[in-house]
Amino acid sequence: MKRRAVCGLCLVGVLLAAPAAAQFVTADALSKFVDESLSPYRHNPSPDWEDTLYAIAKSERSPDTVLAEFARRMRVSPDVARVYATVIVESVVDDETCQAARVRPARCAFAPGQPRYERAASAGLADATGNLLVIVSRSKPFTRWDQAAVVTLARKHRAATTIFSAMYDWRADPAHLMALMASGRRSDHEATLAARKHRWESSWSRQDDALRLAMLEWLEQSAATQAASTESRAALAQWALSLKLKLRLADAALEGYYAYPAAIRNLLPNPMQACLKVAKDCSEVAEAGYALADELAAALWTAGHEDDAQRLLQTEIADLGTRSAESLPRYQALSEAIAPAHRKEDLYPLFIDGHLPGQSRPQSWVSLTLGGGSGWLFTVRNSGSAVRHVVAGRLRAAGHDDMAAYLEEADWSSNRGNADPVLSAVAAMFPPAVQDRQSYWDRRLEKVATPVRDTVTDGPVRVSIRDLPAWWDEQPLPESIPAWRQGDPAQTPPDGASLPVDRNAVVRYEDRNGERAVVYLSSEYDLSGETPAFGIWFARTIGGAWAAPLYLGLQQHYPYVVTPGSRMPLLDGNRLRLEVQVREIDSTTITFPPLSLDLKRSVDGLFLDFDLATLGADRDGDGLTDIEERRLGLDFTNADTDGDSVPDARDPLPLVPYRASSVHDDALARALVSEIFGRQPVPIVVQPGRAPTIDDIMAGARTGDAVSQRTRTRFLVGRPSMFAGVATPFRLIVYSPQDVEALNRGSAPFYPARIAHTFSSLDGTRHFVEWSASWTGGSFMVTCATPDRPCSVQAISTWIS
Ligand SMILES: [Ca+2]
Ligand SMILES: [Ca+2]
Ligand SMILES: [Ca+2]
Repeated sequence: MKRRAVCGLCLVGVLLAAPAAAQFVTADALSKFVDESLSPYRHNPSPDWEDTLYAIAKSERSPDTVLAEFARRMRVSPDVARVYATVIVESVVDDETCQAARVRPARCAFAPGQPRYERAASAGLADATGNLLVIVSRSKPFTRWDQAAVVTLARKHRAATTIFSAMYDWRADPAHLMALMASGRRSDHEATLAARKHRWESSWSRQDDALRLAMLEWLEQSAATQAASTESRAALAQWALSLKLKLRLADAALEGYYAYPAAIRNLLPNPMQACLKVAKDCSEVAEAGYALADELAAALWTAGHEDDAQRLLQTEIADLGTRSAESLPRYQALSEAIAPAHRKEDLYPLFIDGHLPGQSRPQSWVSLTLGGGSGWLFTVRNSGSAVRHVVAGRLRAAGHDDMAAYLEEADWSSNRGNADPVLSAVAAMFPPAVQDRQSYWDRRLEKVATPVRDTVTDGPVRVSIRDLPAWWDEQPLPESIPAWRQGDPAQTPPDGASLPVDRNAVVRYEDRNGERAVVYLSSEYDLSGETPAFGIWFARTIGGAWAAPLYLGLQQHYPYVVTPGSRMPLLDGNRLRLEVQVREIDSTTITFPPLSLDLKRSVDGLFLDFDLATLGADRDGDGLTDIEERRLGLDFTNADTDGDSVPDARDPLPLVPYRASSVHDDALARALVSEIFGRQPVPIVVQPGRAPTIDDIMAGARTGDAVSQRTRTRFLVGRPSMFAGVATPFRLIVYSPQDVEALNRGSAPFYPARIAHTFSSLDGTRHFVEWSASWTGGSFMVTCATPDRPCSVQAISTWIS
């Protein structure tokens, strides 16, 4: 075993720089270290220092004994051992105070000037083996910025290649592999690694994509000039081609492919043998190889290189072993597209079910777990754009425009993200010429960038977007009226009070001069999912009887919340005066699951002043107030928005003109509505009365029991014309995706069920439906075998966030 070298002189500096290190290796810290270290799971053939410290700390409990033993095994002084142990423990044990903070304190960043960084930097650079920096790089809560700082340190280290190699093994980050290759050592081993995991390479920034392409190009050139082995160059070639194809640079991929010497082309896809020399499990090499072969074949086919395409497209490539259940359907679909072998009627079962009627179900459920069915379609959807376009061509020719569009819409451009700091830190290892090439690739990427396609096919916007002038006035409470505070009495309904709504939904109750009034929350028009953003409603008695409730057109937390009590009476003549606080949710911070969110703005002591006549105004006399119609996208100046002679309030589908004549879509539409709305829990809402306060949620409390709540109005986003022959026992608002866009409900959460896709068989008897309400969704198969009989529905998958 190699003697581990430690630079004694450098450590003098370390000790001076970090005199306070000693306090970190406490009994408590060591015990957490033993709990959290992954050392027992790593199966490291040659133990590193974390393993050594772990082995000692597991059997010894006193810090002094642990450190003495650690020093003895490392053959360094106790002081040096203490600094090393500190750095190792800090890397393994998460600092809970960093995790708990809403805003990460500066000291938690691994950045120059911060004690932890300075300790790790001086000790890490002093350690000639590089092992200490490897351990630091494994720190769990590291951000991309923190990881970039480790890359910058590793670059300066004599053992840079060892460090980058270990970092790549640990995180499988392609940027680390580039760093490893740029750091000088290039052997078949490293090149083989290149073929393993880069197929997951992803980025959200076109600049980064361009930078990757430029860096790879430089690595390929330097491999050529330094006479690297053919295997090594072929591994780089596979990486570069896969990346170009993934980025839809088919032209560039084909230019590159034909520019390689035949010896390299013959090693594409990379055979597994090279990998098997250095690794036990090379299934990723096979996966990456088949993916490249299929994608390249599709690109070659499209460009008219049919012989080369056929040569690459093989059921099995001898050097890669058997195709996986994930890659076989892609091959089958692509072969069918290139050389059609099935009748067009057979395509629906193959693409949706994965087998022909009467044949057995395919073994694989891989695609099912991706949220679709088990047919070829769902595997191809996850393939590169060349394969998707060739397969879409076959489907379209057979009359399956819906499936073809599904495959084509997966094209999107990554152009929005910020530059990745790790990639930038690695780029600093490359010559400046790489930057010029980055601009070159950026221009090529710009040319293939397509705007996100509008997936909508169902005609113009049908919602009314006529706006109303603001119907409330926000004012500070008069000085004589103190604002309601937490702990002040809440105005709750007395036991046994007769109420127009569920008692739990009431936020404020008032009984004055024999008349009662309530303010309550409802999800009637506001589908807020798991967020506490219900609509705010008002109801009062007139002559002792409850009058029709009035929708205030506001959602809780956007930006107001109603105080549970107030010293200001609710009613003053014909005006409603509602004390509120601003507790505005920052919608950009909402995440599921579990629900978490931040507040944008917080103000107390306000009231909203409404004119009751305005709240109740129904200028077209159709039974819905102007404010309700504005919210739903109905026309408040037209009693019959969709013109089918049923007035808006009574029309079950007020945005879809009713058509009595029956078409084959009707049975599907009915099946769809009963499947999506007939099965609870849809929509799941937090019961208003038990809804947690914003403070509960921000303190990490659960959002309460999700309970289903019957709502009268339901919403669906899909193709409205499909529902023209349907009459529902409840109000169903069907929006097209453009309608939702045009409605612009602001940033407040609104999660209607959305029919993402329907794929119908050519004879119209089978329909695969995929739907989602952002936080719940699923897919099912509707079979309408006999005309005039209800369709049968078979669930395929359901998910809830
Ligand atoms: Ca109206
Ligand atoms: Ca109307
Ligand atoms: Ca109507």
